Amino acid sequence: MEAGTDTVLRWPTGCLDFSCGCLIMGILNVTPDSFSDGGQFLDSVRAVEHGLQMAAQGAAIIDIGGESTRPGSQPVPAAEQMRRVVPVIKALAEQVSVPLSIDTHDVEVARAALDAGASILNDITALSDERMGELAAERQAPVVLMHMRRTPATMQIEPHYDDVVTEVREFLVARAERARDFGIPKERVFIDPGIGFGKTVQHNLLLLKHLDRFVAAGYRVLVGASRKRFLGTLTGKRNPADRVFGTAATVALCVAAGVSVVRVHDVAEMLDVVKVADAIMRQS
Ligand code: HH2
Repeated sequence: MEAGTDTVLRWPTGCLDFSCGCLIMGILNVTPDSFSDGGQFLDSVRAVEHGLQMAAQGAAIIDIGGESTRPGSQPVPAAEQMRRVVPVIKALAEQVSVPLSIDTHDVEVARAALDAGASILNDITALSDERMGELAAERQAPVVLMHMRRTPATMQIEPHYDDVVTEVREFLVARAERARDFGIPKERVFIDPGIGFGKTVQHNLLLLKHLDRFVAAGYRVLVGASRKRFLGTLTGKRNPADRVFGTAATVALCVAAGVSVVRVHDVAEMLDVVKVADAIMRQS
């Protein structure tokens, strides 16, 4: 199938219905140091409460991570990531029906998360570790393949591309084809240009302007621009929590371009943005 023609994505432990348009992935960072919500949900009780709240607000997926990958961040050992996320995933899996995704590039963490009740793999390194591809194929889990230049610690040191849109798109299509070689069907692959991961403000703007070229690649597209630094640069808002309207501009443009999922912190607000933008785009 071509992405977008089949409106329901099914896998053994879940499904996502795209017939109402773009879906919201709510961000749940169980970390002390995430750039926007660091420390707010490190306590597992508060993390579960926030996950429940996002599900009630209309998130179609909850993305749970135990490692900040903000620019300059250092890796968190797998054992510590698991200690943070596994209890939260277990509790949420019992209480919500929406699929849970695990935001990690560590295969050990990914496996523990799937065992705890997550069912989608969000890999910011786009299967750089082949074992992640094998795991996704074995568990029949959908995967998000994101573009990143180098590592979070070094990605913002003088990012350079000759043609950022073409290079990022070619990278993602190559990784999506690699996913198919592992036995992951095309409809279970999401590609993500990786806003803020080794990109200048202008690179981010070009990627967002040309999202239609990613959609045209034939895979579902996921975009995570929520509250990111380039929005602060453009608006003068230093505090990430003040970048909600800037985020809204990106979400509306994602909908217009045919993006399937937006990864956001502000679920209720962005759901309104999606509903209005989708309604406009449905007019003939
Ligand atoms: N962005 C972040 C983390 N994971 N995954 C995907 N697929 N796409 C993204 O754009 C993306 C991601 C970074 O944002 P956040 O989780 O809010 O912050 P931190 O890395 O500091 O925890």
